[in-house]
Amino acid sequence: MVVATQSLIFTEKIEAIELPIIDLSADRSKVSKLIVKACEKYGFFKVINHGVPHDTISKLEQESLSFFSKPFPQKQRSGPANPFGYGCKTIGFNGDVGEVEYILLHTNPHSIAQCSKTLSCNPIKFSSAVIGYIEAIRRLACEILELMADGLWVSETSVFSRLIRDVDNDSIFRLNHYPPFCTQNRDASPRNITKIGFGEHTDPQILTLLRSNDVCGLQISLEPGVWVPVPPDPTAFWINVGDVLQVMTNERFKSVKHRAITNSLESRMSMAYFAAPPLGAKITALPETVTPERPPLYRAFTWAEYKKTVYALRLGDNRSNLYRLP
Ligand code: GA4
Repeated sequence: MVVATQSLIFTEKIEAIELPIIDLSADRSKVSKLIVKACEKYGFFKVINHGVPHDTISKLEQESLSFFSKPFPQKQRSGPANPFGYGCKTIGFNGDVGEVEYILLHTNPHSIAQCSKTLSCNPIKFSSAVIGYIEAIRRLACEILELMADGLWVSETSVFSRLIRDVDNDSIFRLNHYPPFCTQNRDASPRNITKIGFGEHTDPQILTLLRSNDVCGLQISLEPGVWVPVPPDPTAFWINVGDVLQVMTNERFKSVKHRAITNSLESRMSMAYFAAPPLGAKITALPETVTPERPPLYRAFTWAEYKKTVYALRLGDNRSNLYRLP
């Protein structure tokens, strides 16, 4: 399929695949097996019946909408994202750009309260919506990570979740807005034109929990040059394995490549929680994932070390390869 965009023309394949949907209210041992299977095959799955209250999500969605609806100069006063705050088009510090505007926050409540002062004229309302959402989503992340540990037959169920329960966890949170952009010809009937909103990458952390409005745009790649569209579902969360979990499972789980594309017709809004360990945490393969047939694939490193590498590289670069043992 040839996709023509205003700024670029690229040749690639779009493939429809049915991605795993996991009902968290089902039998625990069945759920943990299904999660492990999904992480091994795709590094990606959807959870339903997740227990995050609708009200917690809609309060934050409302705050997000009212922030992104502000005039640009006003939003700019909350930026640049260095790394936290408002960012527009610029992604990271090494020249990556996309058709996206966003708010990046550390999940530490003190940091949220500080940032909220410039993000909203009612900082208490804004920060309590963010903190309420983060508390609920962290609980969900811990539940999923514990199901993963059980499904992997790891002796300590909390081996992953304790990293993000730690008071010094380095988890971050992102609100994204992919605005629809105007087509040049006003008289032409509406056409859907795609552009890259957030380019191809893997997430560096342990796990990402993503919720979006009912507008499509997220795609995952399971093989080079082939993109699988992820159907939006505002009632669910899409979960993806990050680089740290790939390393800790000695590559039993895959850190999935993904990207977001925009369209000219509808505005896409998403909220992503990136569950990360404390900076000093040592990242290494769990003994249960190392066998004589499958020796450790990566050398041990700290999250601080890995993060430094992440920020020194471009969005689409493969960073975990730099830690691969010969
Ligand atoms: C991808 C996942 C998260 O959105 C993020 C991104 C971060 C940023 O936007 O500042 C990075 C990107 C992400 C990976 C490579 C570096 C860092 C932009 C970039 C070019 C917040 C993260 O942790 O890593």
